[in-house]
Amino acid sequence: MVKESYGIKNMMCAMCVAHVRKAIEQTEGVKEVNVNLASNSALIEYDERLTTPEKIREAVVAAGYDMDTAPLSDEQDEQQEAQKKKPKNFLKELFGR
Ligand SMILES: [Cu+2]
Repeated sequence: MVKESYGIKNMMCAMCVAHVRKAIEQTEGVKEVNVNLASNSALIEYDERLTTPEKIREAVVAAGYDMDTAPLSDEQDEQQEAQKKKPKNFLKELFGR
């Protein structure tokens, strides 16, 4: 089992998220998927013996969107996490002294 984040392109709203999620979760071998509109990515858990990122991408393209077949690096994940935390740290700096 593999769990990795992939970049998703062309999502504009919650409906897009629902379409992409449905396309991915209906792909054979996919166990779990979590699509994130804010970070334009999908966290996908799949059985690498049953499917590949290429196959999952085909389903995403068929639904009218696009997906990177190379997983986002941990570094990119960390950068996204850091960006999420930024406002908090900013407030801490303002009021924490
Ligand atoms: Cu949409």
